[in-house]
Amino acid sequence: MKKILLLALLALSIPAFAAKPKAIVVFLADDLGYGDTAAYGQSLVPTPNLNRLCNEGCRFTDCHSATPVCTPSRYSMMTGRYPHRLPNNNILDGDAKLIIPVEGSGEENVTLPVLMKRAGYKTAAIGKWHLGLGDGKGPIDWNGEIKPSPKEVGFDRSFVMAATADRVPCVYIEDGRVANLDPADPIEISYDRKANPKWEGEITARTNPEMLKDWGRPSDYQHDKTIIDGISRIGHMRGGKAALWKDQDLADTITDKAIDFIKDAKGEPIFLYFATNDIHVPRDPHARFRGVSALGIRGDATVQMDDCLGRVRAALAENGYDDTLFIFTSDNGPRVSDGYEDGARDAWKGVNPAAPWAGGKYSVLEGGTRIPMVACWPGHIQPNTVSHALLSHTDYARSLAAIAGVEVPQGACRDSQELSYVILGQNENGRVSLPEESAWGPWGYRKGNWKFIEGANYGKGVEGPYLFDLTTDPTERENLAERYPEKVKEIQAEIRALRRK
Ligand code: NG6
Ligand code: CA
Repeated sequence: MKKILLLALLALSIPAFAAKPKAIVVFLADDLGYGDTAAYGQSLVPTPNLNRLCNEGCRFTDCHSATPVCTPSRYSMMTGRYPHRLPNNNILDGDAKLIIPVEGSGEENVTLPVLMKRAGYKTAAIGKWHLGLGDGKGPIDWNGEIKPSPKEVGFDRSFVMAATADRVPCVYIEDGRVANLDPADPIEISYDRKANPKWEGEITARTNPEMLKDWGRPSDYQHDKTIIDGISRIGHMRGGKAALWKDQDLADTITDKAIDFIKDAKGEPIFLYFATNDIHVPRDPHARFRGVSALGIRGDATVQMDDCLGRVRAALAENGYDDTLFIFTSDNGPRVSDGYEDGARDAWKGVNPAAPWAGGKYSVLEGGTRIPMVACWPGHIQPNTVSHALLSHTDYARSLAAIAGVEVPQGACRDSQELSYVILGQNENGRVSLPEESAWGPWGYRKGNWKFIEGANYGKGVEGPYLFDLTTDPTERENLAERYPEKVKEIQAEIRALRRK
């Protein structure tokens, strides 16, 4: 009897999907804002492949990354934990240690890739990583085996950039080793922010500005270090010449790798985590995309991203993966100018990449974390639909585990909500509330269509707390905190409880 009850309970807790998809793909764009594409109202940037995905799937209007910057957002998607569970969870440099648990480090530490592996998928991480490498006990061995790397986290295959394209090292790391490295030309990395140059003979934007592409100059002291491929970076790098990437080929290179993974899988179940560099800085799209949008290089980079999307989807179709749950989304809100004078500021004058929301990357306003998301699974997700459900990337771990039919162990993915039916567009019963966390400033918090921002000044010149009604005030202008003190108290208590947990 007990056993039957247990089975019944189990059946209730794991939704019974008739069959799991043959492939699950998370396509994660970088810094792509809510209002950056035609799918979300920006008609000056042609993104036909994203449009097609919308026509074939469900478009979400209230999905959020866990924070308005990259690393903690990705941490949350991978672990199913809120960013604040890890102290000082913030943007990492290229030489930072791994911040997500390795496979086998305890059932409570199980991550999204490990769950996918357990569900029988071959897993791959391709593109931007930005979750750290190595165990931090010593410096990363760029010239030997880099361990732990995505491999130890549950990715059978990986081909990644360590951090951002504006940070050294500017090389790809393939299955734990720098790809194309000449052992006679070892790599050395330093994040000494004061020294410029760091080494004698180092070519930086300060020592040799004439070596920069006429594409753009660094706009702050962080981005004016080693020049690689005509672009100055954050941090210093020497050696590894044969392994250096070419920025204009970045999108094609990672897309080719993703396609190789799809082909090599030969119809076996796959989980692909594909993270583009686009449309993060430095934006140096391939020549074939220059000038294709009416919104400068930032618009062009978006078209390039869309091309990657089209190519990955075509490869899936060509290799027998019609039965794919494909999720498109972005790691945080938009930023027009973020370190280089690449012309984006002028091209985007008066145009809001987070429209209709205010704020963007780094910001606690809605535009910081409210990002595009489209999900498609032929035969399971109704084509050409829209969902207004409140949803977080933090929920992917539990929801995808449910879709893949694998159990999440006790204590694991603790902040992830099982919203598989929401992702599949079958209902709009998403989250009731959602923290919009920040590692350096006040948090935002959503409760239905209420938007709360903790006290402290976030650029409005008024002391908080703030309470906005997004239904009537999408750009968060009219502070209703004094008018609704009970609502403020209720939300403050929820935030306190969350931080204590
Ligand atoms: C910031 C960089 C910014 C960008 C960001 C990471 C400065 C002044 N700004 O520190 O250019 O690289 O880090 O972006 O250096 S993210 O999308 O990966 O979070
Ligand atoms: Ca980002």
